[in-house]
Amino acid sequence: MAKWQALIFDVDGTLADTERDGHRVAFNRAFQEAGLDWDWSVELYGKLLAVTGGKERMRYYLDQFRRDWPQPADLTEMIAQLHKAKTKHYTELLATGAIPLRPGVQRLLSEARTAGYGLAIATTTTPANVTALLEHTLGPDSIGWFEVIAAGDIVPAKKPAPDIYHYALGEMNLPPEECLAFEDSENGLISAQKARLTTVVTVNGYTQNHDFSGATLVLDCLGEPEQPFQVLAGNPQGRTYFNLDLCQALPRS
Ligand code: XBP
Ligand code: MG
Repeated sequence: MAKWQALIFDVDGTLADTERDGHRVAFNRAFQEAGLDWDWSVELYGKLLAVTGGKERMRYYLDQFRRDWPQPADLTEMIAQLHKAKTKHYTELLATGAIPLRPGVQRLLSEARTAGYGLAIATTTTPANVTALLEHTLGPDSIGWFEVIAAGDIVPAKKPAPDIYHYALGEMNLPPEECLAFEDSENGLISAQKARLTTVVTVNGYTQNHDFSGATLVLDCLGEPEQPFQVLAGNPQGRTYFNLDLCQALPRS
């Protein structure tokens, strides 16, 4: 009996390295289009990623870094409009193929599907961003590979709250102990752990120094047969890339 019934994937930073050259660029294009002097450098964006959710992140930016900027009475509406524009820019960026899947992601998804695992997504990002990423990297049919795409505002509290994972588990009607989560950030790991999920982390440029205590495995990426992963924490039990063999050998945390 397979130990895990389903694999639940975070999106940004996990399926693809979307933040620096994707979301950040889209935010800046939306700011410029709106005639704002807001410009999120690679370094500043790394600080802003402490807050999940693009709308919440813009508010955090104003509160923490732009106390000089006079906030209008209809700030909520303004942020909503900016976020809509940003999402348009982001999905257009994805359509150019600018953001590929990370190593091992397509292979693992395909192996899991063939082996009959359930697949799910649990992300803070906007649903349109998820479908655009899947469409432009795996083709339009790939959206149907996932039993549930739990994304964005569908839950009241974003990561590190566990809400989005609770929602995904509920939709699949599976207990957390039968599901394995894949994340890239400390906020994401905390969210999955609060939902009592065993979690594998693949770090990226923005998250490599985060605290991943309690993750079952911390890797630089899922790897490929000809592109071994680097193990930052945990026991890969002699494997050099993440496949279903290793998946089933992982201890439940
Ligand atoms: C990452 C996020 C998102 C994206 C931006 O989500 O926190 O907010 O940075 O997307 P995850 P939106 O790692 O959970 O996939 O602007 O649509 O929020
Ligand atoms: Mg992430």
